[in-house]
Order: sequence, then C-alpha cells, then structure tokens
Amino acid sequence: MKKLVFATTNAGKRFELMALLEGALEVVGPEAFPDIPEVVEDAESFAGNALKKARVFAEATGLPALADDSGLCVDALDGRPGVHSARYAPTDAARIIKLLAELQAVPRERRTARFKCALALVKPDGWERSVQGLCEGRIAIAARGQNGFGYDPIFELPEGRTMAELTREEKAKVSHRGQAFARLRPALLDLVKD
Ligand code: ITT
Repeated sequence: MKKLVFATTNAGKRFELMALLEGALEVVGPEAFPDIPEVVEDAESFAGNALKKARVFAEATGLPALADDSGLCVDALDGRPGVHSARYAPTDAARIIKLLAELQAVPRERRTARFKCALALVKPDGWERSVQGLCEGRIAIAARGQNGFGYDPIFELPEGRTMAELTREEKAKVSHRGQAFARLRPALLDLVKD
C-alpha cells in the first residue's frame, strides 16, 4: 500500500484524518522519523505553517507529506488565539479555562468565533497543494461534551451543541478539518495511483 507521512504530533488531528482517509493509504507519523527536527511554526497564516511542515517532511522522508495547521479565531479577541492556538496555554484544559476567563464579560451575541484548518500536501518531487476549511460558531459560557479534542468543548455550533457533543462522523461533516479534507480528497486519492 502507498505510504503517506502525516506531519503532526496531535493525536486528535491524526485520529480524525485517519478516519477520513478510510484506509486508502498507509499513514506513518513523525515518530517513525525521530531525526527530523521539530518544525518552528512561525508563519503568519495557517496555510503558511501547514506548507512549512509538509515541505520539511516530504524532503526529509522522500514520501508524500500531509500537514494540518489549525486553530480558533475569536472575534471579541481580534482573531486570537488564531495561529497561536496551540501555544495559548500549556494544556487543552488550561487553554479552555484561559479563553473562558478572557471572555467572561463578553455577552453571547459577541462571542462569535470560527475554527480554521489549512491542510498541505507536498510530494517529494516538489508538487504541492494547500486547501482550507472553516467552521462558524460561538464560544460557549461553559465547557460541554466529551468527544473531539482541543477547544471542542467550548465551541458551540449554530444548532446549539458544542463540537465535543458531536460524534466523530457528525464533526467530520461540519468541521473546518472535514471541509478542508473534502477539498484535498481528490489529490489524496490520486496518490494511491501514483
Ligand atoms: P502539530 O503542529 O504537530 O500538527 P499542534 O497541536 O501543535 O500539532 P497546531 O499548531 O495546528 O497543532 O495547533 C492547533 C491548536 O488548535 C491546538 O491547540 C488544537 O487543540 C486546536 N484545534 C485544532 N483543531 C481543532 C479541532 O478540530 N477542535 C478543537 N481544537 C482544535
């Protein structure tokens, strides 16, 4: 089976994308290449960071590489934490507590936010494609739900549930990552034929 390296250490992202790939490709993670140094995510856009990660892995492994850079942009915080979503606080729990605290005085109608996801696919011959997806919602008053990962328990969808109250299949249909994946799917399936 054709191999794809997925340049992420985030278990939540990996779980979701593996499910979307439905076994079409053999996916290997960065742990299979311990000599590749950590990629510094210093681009100002999700797309820039995703491309940077995928390029490093494609070049170093000689395999097609897929990378995901994603995050949460909150309108009342002028788009923060945005590309800094992973570094906003040290753990998922701490990030949720900090965001709820920052928004404590912000009323429901001004708690609008969106998840963004950039996916980049880079082949060792230099071919590359980058796609994006986004999902609109608002920051809940308190965390709810056990599914998903990261900021999911405080991201409320227009239908009323938080992202962490959806099943994996439901999340894939509406999420930023699901949307981006749908756009990249043809190119990923072409890898099977390459
Ligand atoms: P890699 O760079 O190794 O892929 P990372 O966790 O550092 O892993 P990012 O820099 O892209 O990834 O940071 C993404 C942040 O946004 C991180 O805090 C995630 O928990 C959060 N995030 C991304 N997608 C999410 C989703 O679908 N649901 C909830 N939180 C999400």
